[in-house]
Amino acid sequence: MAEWLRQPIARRSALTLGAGALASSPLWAQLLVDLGFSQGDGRRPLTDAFPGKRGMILQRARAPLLETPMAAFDGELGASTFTPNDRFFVRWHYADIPLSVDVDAFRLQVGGAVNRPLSLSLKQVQALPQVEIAAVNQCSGNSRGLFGPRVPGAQWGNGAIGNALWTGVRLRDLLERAGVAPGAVQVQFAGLDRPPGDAPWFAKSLTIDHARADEVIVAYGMNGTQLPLLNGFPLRLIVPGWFSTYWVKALDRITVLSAPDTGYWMDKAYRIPATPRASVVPGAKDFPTVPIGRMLPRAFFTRADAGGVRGIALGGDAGVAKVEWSIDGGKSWHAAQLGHDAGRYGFRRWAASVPPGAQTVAVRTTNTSGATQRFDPIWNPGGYMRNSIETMKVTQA
Ligand SMILES: Nc1nc2c(c(=O)[nH]1)N[C@H]1C(S)=C(S)[C@@H](COP(=O)(O)O)O[C@H]1N2
Ligand SMILES: [Mo]
Repeated sequence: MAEWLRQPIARRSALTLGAGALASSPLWAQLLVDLGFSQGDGRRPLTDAFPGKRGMILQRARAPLLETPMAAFDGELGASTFTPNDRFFVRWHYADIPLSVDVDAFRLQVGGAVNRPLSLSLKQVQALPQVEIAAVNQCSGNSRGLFGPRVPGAQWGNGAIGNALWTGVRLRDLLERAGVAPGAVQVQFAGLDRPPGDAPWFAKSLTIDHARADEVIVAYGMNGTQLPLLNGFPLRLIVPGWFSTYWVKALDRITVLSAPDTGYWMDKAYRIPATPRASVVPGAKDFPTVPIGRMLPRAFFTRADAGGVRGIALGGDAGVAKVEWSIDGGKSWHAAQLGHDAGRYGFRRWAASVPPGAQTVAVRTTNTSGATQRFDPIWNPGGYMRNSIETMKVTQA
């Protein structure tokens, strides 16, 4: 067991967030990144103003939306694929987020349709068998700013994503200890953040079968240390292969349901068209929807230089089978080199040397289930599930 896990999780001091914190960081407004949107202003300030974070793209201060610059993902083929905790993106829906957590008083409740409701201290959670998994956390709306026509919501570039090594316990082990009652259909998750007024709590649910899957864990560790407060300290749900709307942060309430969750965040929000590629004609409104779920394969550029192009790839809900590049608009494809495989749900590094000259390089991932990427973009009103092929203009000597 890693040394930090034998120690009790450290008590966290309060975070200072918002305008004051931003004002105290004089450089933040001067450093701009351009997310390169074809419509609208893609320029955003870089900020160091959030505790435990540095060099983040400021999308919104309250509730925090911090994007990771693509350069933070860059590295040699053999480099670690894990996104450092201090560069990991941040997304909260409600401004009332936990700014400190009393780790001695904290309890994880497991209740609802169970035989023995549990109220567990962090020590009791940590006493369960420990598991570890590399998995990509990606916002459903990652790349929303690239949608055309534009859609409302956070105008993310490609950096509402990150890969970490998560340490924790199987959700199944917690459910077994509580004893799931017959007739249970779903399991619902909620955390320490609170909505304003009468707004619904942020709660998300998985089917009982998914909740019992091997890879679904309640994590207390991220890249070998405790979770940053902004990424869900002290516990968060990890649902490998699925979009992070289900990865409930500051998780303190697990409720086994005997009827499907009809709450706002399952029934109204985070739904995608029940169509191929979750795509509809721009402007369409009346179409059947389903809750968003599994992720799709993607490849991103992190750098182009005299040595060629390189980047990161993910398989979605399956491993990366191959990454290919094209300089003729997709008529011919060539295999990119792949880096180390840290697990099917993690990032995989890729690199390619392209011939000399000025050209547009396209790159695509195919996963082990055979799903791949296409050039034509999708559209849906939520701005979800973008995975069209990324391109980059390069001039090679
Ligand atoms: N408690 C809580 N968990 C949450 C959310 C939230 O608003 N509250 N947002 C979800 C969404 S939509 C995303 S994209 C991820 C972001 O995870 P991160 O901030 O660790 O990157 O958290 C998820 N878990
Ligand atoms: Mo999200």
